[in-house]
Amino acid sequence: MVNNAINTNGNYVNGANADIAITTHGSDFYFAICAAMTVAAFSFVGLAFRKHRRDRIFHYITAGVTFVAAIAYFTMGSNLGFTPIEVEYRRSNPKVSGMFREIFWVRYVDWFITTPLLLMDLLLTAGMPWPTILWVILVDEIMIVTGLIGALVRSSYKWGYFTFGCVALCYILYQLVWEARRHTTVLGQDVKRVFFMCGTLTAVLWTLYPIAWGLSEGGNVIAPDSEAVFYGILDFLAKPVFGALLLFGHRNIDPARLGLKIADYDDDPSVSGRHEKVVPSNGHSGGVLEGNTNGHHNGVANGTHDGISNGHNGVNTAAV
Ligand code: RET
Repeated sequence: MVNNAINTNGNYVNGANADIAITTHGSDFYFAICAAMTVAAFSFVGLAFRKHRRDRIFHYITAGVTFVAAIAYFTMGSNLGFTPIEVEYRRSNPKVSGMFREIFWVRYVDWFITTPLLLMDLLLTAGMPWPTILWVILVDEIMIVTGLIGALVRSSYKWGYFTFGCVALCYILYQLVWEARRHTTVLGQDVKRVFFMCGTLTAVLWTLYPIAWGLSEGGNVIAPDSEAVFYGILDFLAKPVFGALLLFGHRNIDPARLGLKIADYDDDPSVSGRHEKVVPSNGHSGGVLEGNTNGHHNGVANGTHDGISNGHNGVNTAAV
């Protein structure tokens, strides 16, 4: 099959021509990552069926991440989801010597949706309190948005946004490698191990993103095809590979151990809170069972001799 995306969708967008843009090689690479993300997404959904519905939280989060990435990579492979931005530095290297660089804003839409989910994967594994999780996610959104704004700015002010983003990243990494890691020590060896593996991978990979940005959207040093490979490999490691490691590490971990006790209607009544709730609520309904020592028999005993006398008690109680 011939890849005709560059010709079909063109480089002229929003009143300018992106003369520093991907070639068919870059497009092919984006499509290849799209395929990998799609396979990973369906595999993660498939693996979810092996778990009880209430134990699928990590499968759903991780599958969602790869589905969203698949769409973003389809868009970039199609040479869509970008705008031409005038470069701050014009380079002599013919691959980046033009005036307007193709900036894929769709990358940031992907990251805006998926990086909070990746952080949820990690911070829920570490059993962190939800206000901390929300707070770290907010800082993450700031990081992504400042990266987007910086990429769309043509003057040196872009580096101001970049700096804000880097500060945000440092804070996120501190939370991951210090606060959250320490939190796993009380949760058992298996939790500690999966968090350590996935947390370390994340810390290393996430540090490389601002370098890719500095060489691409920031400094216009590497060609858009190289940008595709740099970000593509990072995203592949940060999503499908990270996801597979995480789900494998979670295979014998009950989410309830992490504070994620989730109820389902077909839960075993002898262990769930559902059945326990039914008994006391009957015990308190009206005055009928008032003073009934057999109240825990849940109505059955009320048809017996006891039940009749209780009925009298109930009436009396109600009358008082
Ligand atoms: C930007 C530029 C601004 C400064 C910093 C950045 C960091 C981005 C990161 C992105 C991570 C993306 C992931 C995607 C998953 O597939 C926005 C490039 C610090 C860390 C993990």
